[in-house]
Amino acid sequence: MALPLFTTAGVIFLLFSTSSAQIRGDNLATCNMNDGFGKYCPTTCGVADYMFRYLPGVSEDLTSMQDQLELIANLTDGADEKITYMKDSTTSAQKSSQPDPNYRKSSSMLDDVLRFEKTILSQEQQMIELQNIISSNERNMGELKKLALQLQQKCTAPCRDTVEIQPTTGTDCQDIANKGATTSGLYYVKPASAQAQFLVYCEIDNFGRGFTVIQRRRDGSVDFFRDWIQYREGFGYLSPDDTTEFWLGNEKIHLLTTSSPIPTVLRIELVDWEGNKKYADYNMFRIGSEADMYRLTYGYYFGGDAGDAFDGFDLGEDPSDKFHTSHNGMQFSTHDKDNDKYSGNCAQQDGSGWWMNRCHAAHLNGKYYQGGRYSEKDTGEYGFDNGITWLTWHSRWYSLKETTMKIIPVSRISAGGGQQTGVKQFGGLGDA
Ligand SMILES: [Ca+2]
Repeated sequence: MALPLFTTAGVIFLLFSTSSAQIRGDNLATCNMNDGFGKYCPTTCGVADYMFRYLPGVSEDLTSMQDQLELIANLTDGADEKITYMKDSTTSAQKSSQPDPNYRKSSSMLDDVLRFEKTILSQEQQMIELQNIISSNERNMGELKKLALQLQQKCTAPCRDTVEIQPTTGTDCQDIANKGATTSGLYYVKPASAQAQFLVYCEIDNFGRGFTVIQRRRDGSVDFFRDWIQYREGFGYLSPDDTTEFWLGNEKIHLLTTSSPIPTVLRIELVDWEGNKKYADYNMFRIGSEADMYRLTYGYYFGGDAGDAFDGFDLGEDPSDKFHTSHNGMQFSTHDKDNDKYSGNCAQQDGSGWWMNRCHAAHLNGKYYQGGRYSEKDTGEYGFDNGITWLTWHSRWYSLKETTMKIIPVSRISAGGGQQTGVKQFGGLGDA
């Protein structure tokens, strides 16, 4: 019969659609925050989630349709047999010349025929209904496919700028530069104690120095008011041409600063809205483990012209200001994990994640303010200084335009000619 064949084809089509969706879903199920980070494609996991949400319902529909089809196929088989039997009986009755016993037989056969006709009609009705269900399912699948395609296109649109990842790998960017890499860009690094490699932006200068960049602010395009997990894993976008904002992630910073016997220098570079640039270096910079809430420690201020805001700042309001705004030894705080020294929640009030004390004299993950100057009125419900601040340079009501936090082994910070390289390095961003 043509009808069941067609419906079977429909089921095969649907099963195929489902299984191909499942394959795609399975691949994307391996999405994790590490993979998603820095690949321009943060919505990839979203597509998988979307497909997964719809799959159980569609699969259920298909199973029940298959059951019904099998039932009909069985009924149809039985009917075929009976019709054949009836045909044979009729033929033999027609052939027979003895009317009397066959009259009863044919009249009961007539009843049978009528009954079977009814059955066949009701079966046909059922099949039509099933066909309708199938075509409506096909339509739904079609729409789902279209939606999935749209989502995919949305996701791949930013991927069209192919992200160029450099082939050299190493324990950090200095290791990569030591291996001969001379281009700044995206590289995979794997610190000695790391389980897996991860992507970083390496700034490699003409002196063969390789800075591993851990934080970048430049235009306010990325929101830095994030929770503990996001600060742990990292957020924002890594770009091969250093055009995007990001936080590399506390776990990665921890691994990068604790895996080598050579102390690490943290270099902080700041740009204000007048185009002035300043920097600050901290030697023996380390970020502790998550068990210690990614505690910040450093040995000493290693120089720079931006001043030592990590050591706190005397706001002129209370002699204890400097002590309570210093950062050395502070644990990391986010709005959902308050590790600060304040009765309130610094990270919540100041809209960031940072090594909060009570609360800060340096606040590079703060809120981005176009133009720099802001006031209590601009800060929302709390009224505290929540901008991107470095109080030994600009006041707490002045939010910086650009920041960079990057690290390098201390053995290489001044390689190539002392202060000269510092100026030269900084000159890479413009005039110091
Ligand atoms: Ca607190």
